[in-house]
Amino acid sequence: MLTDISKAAEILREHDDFLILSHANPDGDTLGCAYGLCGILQKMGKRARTLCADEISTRMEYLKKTIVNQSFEEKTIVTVDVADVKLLGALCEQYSGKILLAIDHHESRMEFADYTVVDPTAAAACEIIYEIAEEMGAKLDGEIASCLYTGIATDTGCFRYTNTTPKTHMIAAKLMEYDFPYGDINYNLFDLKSRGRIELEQSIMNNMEYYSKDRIAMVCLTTELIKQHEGKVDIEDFNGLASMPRQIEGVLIGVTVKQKGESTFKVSMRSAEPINAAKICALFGGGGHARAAGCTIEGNLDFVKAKLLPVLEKAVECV
Ligand SMILES: [Mn+2]
Repeated sequence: MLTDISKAAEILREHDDFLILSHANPDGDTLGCAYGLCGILQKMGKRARTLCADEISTRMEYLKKTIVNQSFEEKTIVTVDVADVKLLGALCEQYSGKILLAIDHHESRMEFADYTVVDPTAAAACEIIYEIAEEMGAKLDGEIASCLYTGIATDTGCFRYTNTTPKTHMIAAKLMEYDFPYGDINYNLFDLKSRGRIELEQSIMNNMEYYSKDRIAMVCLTTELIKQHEGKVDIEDFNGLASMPRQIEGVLIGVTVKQKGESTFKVSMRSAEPINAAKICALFGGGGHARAAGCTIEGNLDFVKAKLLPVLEKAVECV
């Protein structure tokens, strides 16, 4: 059932032996929540540990400093930033039906815990963790603050996205009163790129194709192109590539076509107002949001381009 911050605080105060679960393919928010909450509970004298189905990126390793490893038999299971029990990935089967408390901020979500505290106006689930900590009168420190700050910075694109509210800034400001290197954290999260990533971006820009008086930019990440970067890039280096074509001034539709199989191509589309990328992708059986959408098209690359381009050209003509 749905509950509020004060009930969530009460549940955490009255229980012990916590296992805090993050969603699979973990991001800064789910990890910031897990390590931050774990640190808070340990500081309260409770036993707590975190668990995630997938490996944590080396860039987020610093979050682990917040907690000490404790072994005990888990009694209270809490999920953080998990909108659907399926998002626990490989841990889903083991913990489904056993979760006492879910703390989340996703607008569309499935209820799977005995108690759920959800605030869709929160930019990050870490904001909710902060409020629960405040309600519990918990003591924070620099390490815990760095976890919660990481989640908020991650989910707001470093306070740039429109989900950022006055409250987001207020919570971040309170966290910054603790001693932690937020400058370094932001550099690591938002500026730092591996050499492999830079080289991948370089070949993407070299392979960019322009159409409709440069208002459409399209790049094809073929298996062959990806192979050239093998061993120099990891999975993380492929994050956010789909936004590159639309970063070019004057481009109204940016398309990244990624080869998934011999004749399967995954299309990621970003569009400027008023072009609706979701509607365009729906024509090919895909979907998404108005400004960011995707679809999968079967066929060879020439076929995929021949399918897409007339629709894209028509869309930019109407602007
Ligand atoms: Mn989140």
